[in-house]
Amino acid sequence: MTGNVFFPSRVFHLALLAIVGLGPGCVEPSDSPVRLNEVLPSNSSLGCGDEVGERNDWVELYNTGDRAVDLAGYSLTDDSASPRKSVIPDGVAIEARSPLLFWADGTPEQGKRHLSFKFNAKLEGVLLYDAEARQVDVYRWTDAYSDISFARVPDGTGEWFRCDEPTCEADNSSSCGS
Ligand SMILES: [Ca+2]
Ligand SMILES: [Ca+2]
Repeated sequence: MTGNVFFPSRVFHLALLAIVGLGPGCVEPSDSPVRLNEVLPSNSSLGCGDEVGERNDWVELYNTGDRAVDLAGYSLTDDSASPRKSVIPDGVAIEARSPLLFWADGTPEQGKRHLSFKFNAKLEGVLLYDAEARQVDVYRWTDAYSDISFARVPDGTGEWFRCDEPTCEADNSSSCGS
């Protein structure tokens, strides 16, 4: 009796897999544990400066996994039509359960974590792709204010809040969200 009940549902399940998972051109979703975690679209006076002392806009990633992730070949962009706009070079990794900062300053010659584009405070977005060019995460905003970031709480998994005490390369939970 159990078999009679089980069999049709299994056939249905396999049929569904064939339709959904094996269709031509189907792109597997990324299994990366890395997420967009905080964005400061307009950095004028607070907090972090980069290695040369410039107050540039930044985006922070967060590794929600239990192992470090090699970010070589990942890419960040502000334009979904150009997913490979700023490809992260070899030698950049993000530790387990940790944040890592990238400068959106349009000067990649300043270092491996300097992107080839800047943010627009009015209406903009940032997208993260893995080394196989699969989209990992996206965040879009309107009306960013100077020195106020957008941050996930809890880190890597939570909702996005405006944060008036940006936490560059530090956990968001300490001062963002409510
Ligand atoms: Ca800079
Ligand atoms: Ca942070």
